[in-house]
Amino acid sequence: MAEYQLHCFAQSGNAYRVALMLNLIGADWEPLFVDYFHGETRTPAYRDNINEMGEAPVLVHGSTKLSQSGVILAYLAERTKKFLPPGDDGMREALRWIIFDNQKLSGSLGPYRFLKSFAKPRGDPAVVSFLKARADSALAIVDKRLSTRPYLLGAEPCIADLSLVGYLYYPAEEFGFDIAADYENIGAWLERVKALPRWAHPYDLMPGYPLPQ
Ligand SMILES: N[C@@H](CCC(=O)N[C@@H](CS)C(=O)NCC(=O)O)C(=O)O
Repeated sequence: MAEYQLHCFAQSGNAYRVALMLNLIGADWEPLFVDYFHGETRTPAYRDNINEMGEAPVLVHGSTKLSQSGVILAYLAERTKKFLPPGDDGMREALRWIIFDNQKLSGSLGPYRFLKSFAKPRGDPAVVSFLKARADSALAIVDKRLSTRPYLLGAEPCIADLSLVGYLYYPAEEFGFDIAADYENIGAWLERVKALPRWAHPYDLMPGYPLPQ
């Protein structure tokens, strides 16, 4: 058995940020498939045995079981000293961006993409455009931040970067717009993260792609 197990699925940007970090740090890890599209996270078995919050990702490391990707990223950074935020205030600053991401960026872009490309039936157009506007507003904030530095907290990538890229490598067709092209500084930053050794695309890193028709 691998040292780390990650309950995840390919279409989840929330899970991808953890899978990506495990890969980038060269951890001994294995994915455990969560059948989200058939409702696994809503089953009593999942909630009783894997995560009472009914969400993926969940990281299992020996007797430690963690959910919430931001908590998992901080755990891995503290344990391995990799992708640790810089300076005395670094972890607080990283958490500021991670919470912003969870609520405003991934918290809008994730459901927007789900309702636009995966939900059956597709989402109500008014809800979809509400979420798109919120995602655009968050993307503009991140783009401005990246206009003056290569990574969110400065010269080096840290867990804040790994959190915020969570949804941004998925195909433009799934969003109906090209994030890297529309937001130039985000586009350049995505290329920098992509150039890190052992970077891999979410559809190559986690099980469940392509979705069965
Ligand atoms: N803030 C959480 C969000 C996790 C989350 O919402 N995961 C989705 C998959 S992408 C999920 O499992 N949703 C379950 C559901 O809505 O039933 C994190 O970052 O881990």
